[in-house]
Amino acid sequence: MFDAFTKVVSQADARGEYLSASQLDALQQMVADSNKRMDAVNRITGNASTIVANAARALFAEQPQLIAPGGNAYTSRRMAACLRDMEIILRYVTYAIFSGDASVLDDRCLNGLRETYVALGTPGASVAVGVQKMKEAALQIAGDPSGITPGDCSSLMSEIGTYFDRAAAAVA
Ligand code: PEB
Repeated sequence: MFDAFTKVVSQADARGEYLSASQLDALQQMVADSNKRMDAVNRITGNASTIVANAARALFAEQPQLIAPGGNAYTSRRMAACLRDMEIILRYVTYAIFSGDASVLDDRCLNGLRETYVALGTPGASVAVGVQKMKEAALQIAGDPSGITPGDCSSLMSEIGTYFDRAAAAVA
């Protein structure tokens, strides 16, 4: 598990080189923007259950076969497992945002997840749709300009988007 700092150290060490100027510049920029990152993590974390519940509702409205008898989210037990999975994925995405690196998400959540869903008969493509819906909601909440010091958050927002995309692509 890396963060943005240990990742560049590991890459430089693998080549036996000092940290490069461009690596230092990128990390310096990340430090300068760190309040934005913490605010985004804080907002997504604080709204996690709303993000999960709304994304799940939207998924089931689009794919009602999932909650019809025989569907993969039919019965309270499966519904609970589904909501829990979405919550786990969102939690690991918040860790990745905080770390500025996807490795925690990859190693502890996404590695083997597609195979798990295949084995369970859970439709991974539907999970991916749910993740995309969480992405939309999370970006809206994290990027809301009201009640916060205004600034340019575009690169952070696109970085956040990549973690959701990564999760969706891993199971689709
Ligand atoms: C992954 N999900 C399920 C299981 C596991 C995971 C390991 C099997 C064990 C169990 O049921 O608890 N667990 C989960 C995860 C991590 C982990 C992400 C990462 C660390 O440890 N069903 C749907 C939707 C979708 C869904 C498309 C969006 O119709 C999910 C939610 N996951 C779902 C369901 C089950 C499941 C299990 C319904 C139960 C399947 C079953 O028992 O038939």
